[in-house]
Amino acid sequence: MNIILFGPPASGKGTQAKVLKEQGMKHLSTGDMLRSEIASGSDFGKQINEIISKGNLVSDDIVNELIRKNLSPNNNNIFDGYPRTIAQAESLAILLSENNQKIDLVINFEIDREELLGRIAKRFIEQGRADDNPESFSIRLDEYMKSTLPVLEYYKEYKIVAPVDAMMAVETVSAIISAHMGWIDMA
Ligand code: B4P
Repeated sequence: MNIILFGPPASGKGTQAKVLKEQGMKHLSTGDMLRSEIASGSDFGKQINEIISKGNLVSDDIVNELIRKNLSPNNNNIFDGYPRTIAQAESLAILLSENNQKIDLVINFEIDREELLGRIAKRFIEQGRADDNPESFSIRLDEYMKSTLPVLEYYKEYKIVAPVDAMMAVETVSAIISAHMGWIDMA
């Protein structure tokens, strides 16, 4: 099964992806891949850092290529933070079809802005991630509304979107995702 974890920044996608990874799925986080390029200190990483720390999206070509290089052929991918634009969603559909795969389920993390601001303020204090400062985070949320939310409409056409109340505790969110996956398995 291929799953997309979809939602605004800091809604908890990465947290849930780690739970699914422990169950044997392949975790594909474009955010983690980009941060690891930054950590390598390469010139490319420095260019990426300029974009991310301001809260902007990196180019579709860069993240599409990262996904192409890391996709598991075994139909067990968790896409975390990808696709974030319609162009990325279209690229992913082509890539999966070349591998005789498709997206089976899109989990939509529903959460309000106040909760996001609280989580990000906490993470900024704990981890000091440059893109978690209040100015960059506000740009990230605007970018989500403008470029990423239309991707949800794209997947709704395929009737594969399932909601989760991402305001609940981590374990509760995991249980709901697990139930959605069970229903897909039975279908
Ligand atoms: P990401 O790395 O994807 O964003 P994130 O903010 O880490 O979101 P996530 O939803 O995973 O939050 P988390 O679980 O950590 O992207 C970073 C940047 O990379 C983007 O802004 C962009 O510039 C670039 N980028 C990445 N992908 C791209 C793409 N496809 N195209 C273009 N650019 C791209 O949770 C947040 C916090 O909440 C944590 O501290 C966690 O402990 C806490 N939390 C989680 N679940 C909780 C719960 N249920 N209750 C309470 N707290 C919870």
